[in-house]
Amino acid sequence: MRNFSKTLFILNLLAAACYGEPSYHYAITRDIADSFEDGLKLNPPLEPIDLALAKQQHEDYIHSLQRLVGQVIRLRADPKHPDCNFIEDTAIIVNNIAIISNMGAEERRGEEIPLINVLKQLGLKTIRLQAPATMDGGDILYTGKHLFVGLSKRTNKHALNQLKDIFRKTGVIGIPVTEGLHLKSVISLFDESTLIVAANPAGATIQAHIEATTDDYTFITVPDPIAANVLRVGSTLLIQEGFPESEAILQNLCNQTSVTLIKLNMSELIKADGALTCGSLLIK
Ligand code: CIR
Repeated sequence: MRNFSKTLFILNLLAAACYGEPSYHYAITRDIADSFEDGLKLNPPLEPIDLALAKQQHEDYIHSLQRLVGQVIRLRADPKHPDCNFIEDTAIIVNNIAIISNMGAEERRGEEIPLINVLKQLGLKTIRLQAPATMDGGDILYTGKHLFVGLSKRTNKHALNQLKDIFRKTGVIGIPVTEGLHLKSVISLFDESTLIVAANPAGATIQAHIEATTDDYTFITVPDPIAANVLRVGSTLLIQEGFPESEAILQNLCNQTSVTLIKLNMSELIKADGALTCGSLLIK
């Protein structure tokens, strides 16, 4: 726990004890590159990306995390990697093991390099996935009990098999992702037994696959696909601003579970297929 304020650590432990939810010691983020507009996109945005606004929105996201985790570690942007702020895709963290991605999009490979040293310095064991495995962290949903692996255009069966070999005691389950970018584009974690899922065909197919495997989860459906990507940090839920129907459902869920809801406008990151989980790596 180097460079870590003792007071914040104690506050984190108190929060975890009060709410029974894990809080995080660290969040790792990466700044937005000046080349951000050149990043990969499933579809060209209707309106061009406003770079200054994208940077402000990412800044607001980081400020929220600074209030919720012990320490936010910010990595500098790399203009050669326009998507580098989407740091979630570069690795997954399961307990104290970091699996380093071999990202599905060739253009993004190399983004993981500055992260590896940081993870080692924090005391995590790092394991690199080996080609022909490809994986984006956005395809991996870890609930504590299961590691759901979205089989998408970015993440393949070799990655699934390597993850099964590494995490023999965890239920590692492959889930076909037939539409959209990543598994977590349409499903994310509210708590260890509650998943937020999009009310679209991709969300329904993924839910059906999970239900065919286990009855451990309750699903909360939201009408706006982008709103299905939420970020739970301790007793706080970060959600996308601007989707009132989905917000009402999530607010109701938060009210029932004493969770605080924070809304963030991520309009410019959405244009590059980003959401809320993709901007950070959280470490307990
Ligand atoms: C990409 O296509 O790779 C980026 N433009 C967006 C990545 C978003 N990542 C995520 O949601 N985990």
